[in-house]
Amino acid sequence: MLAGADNTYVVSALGGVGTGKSSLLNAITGEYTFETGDGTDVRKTQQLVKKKKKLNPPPSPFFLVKEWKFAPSTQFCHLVDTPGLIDSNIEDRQVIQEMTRYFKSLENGVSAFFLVFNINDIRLDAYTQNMLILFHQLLGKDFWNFVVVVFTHVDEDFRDDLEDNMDAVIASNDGFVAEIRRIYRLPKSFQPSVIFTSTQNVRTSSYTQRHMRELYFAVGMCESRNSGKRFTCNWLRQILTIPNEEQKSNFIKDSIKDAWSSMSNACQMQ
Ligand SMILES: Nc1nc2c(ncn2[C@@H]2O[C@H](COP(=O)(O)OP(=O)(O)OP(=O)(O)O)[C@@H](O)[C@H]2O)c(=O)[nH]1
Ligand SMILES: [Mg+2]
Repeated sequence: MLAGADNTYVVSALGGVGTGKSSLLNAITGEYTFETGDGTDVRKTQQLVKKKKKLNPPPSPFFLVKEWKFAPSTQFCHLVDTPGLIDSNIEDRQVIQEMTRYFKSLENGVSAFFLVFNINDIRLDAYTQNMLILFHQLLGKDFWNFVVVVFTHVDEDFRDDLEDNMDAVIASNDGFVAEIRRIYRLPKSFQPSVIFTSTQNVRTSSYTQRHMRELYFAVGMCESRNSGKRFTCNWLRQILTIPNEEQKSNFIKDSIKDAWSSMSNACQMQ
């Protein structure tokens, strides 16, 4: 099965460190496909985690074509995992190398981006906003048309509180999604699918399996909203035209650095 063949979805998980991106993609395949963290506060211990990764490079690549286990019919999916972004420490070699690998795998365009958040931390704090600005700057406004918002950690014992949290996310005036629309000046039509799920006990939980199917339909909705066109942008096309690996890596590094610095200039001006 070729990645990007017409009937293969291409999805990528983006988000902060330790929000559950890899676990989410594993939940889709129903098996351990991508390396996941150990559950410690990864934001605080990210340096340690990265050192560990350097010593023990992850066995699996960051992109794979796998069956979408909980789709209603047999459907293949090109899954692209990404390293969680941290802050302007982005120059870190390892992250850039992983980013390069990631962007190189986007040759066929993307059906949908899963923007992954932990339900226990749904504030659009400066860190989250900066991360989203970075995607916005590098990938362009069109990126938002391909977004599916996913909240993880909605485990069984959390579900009694879910209704309040859902309100905080989808409230039409000041909810999480409305705030994104306001901050990034997106049109009213920006109404991404929002999925609340857990990535635990996927094999045994019909709740989680139902959400893996919802996620699948959300990707289908992204494709139809964009008339079957997949996401690509000038920046990605530029990367693909650079023949030399080192130049490619430098180009990515420089553009990410530029995006971060123009962002911090903008923040200082406020
Ligand atoms: N209880 C619970 N734990 C979760 C859930 N999703 C992820 N986790 C845990 O959160 C930790 C981080 O998950 P990962 O999937 O590695 O997160 P990530 O976003 O890929 O992290 P980085 O790649 O380091 O940015 C792991 O210990 C997971 O088991 C969830 O829905 N519920
Ligand atoms: Mg991960």
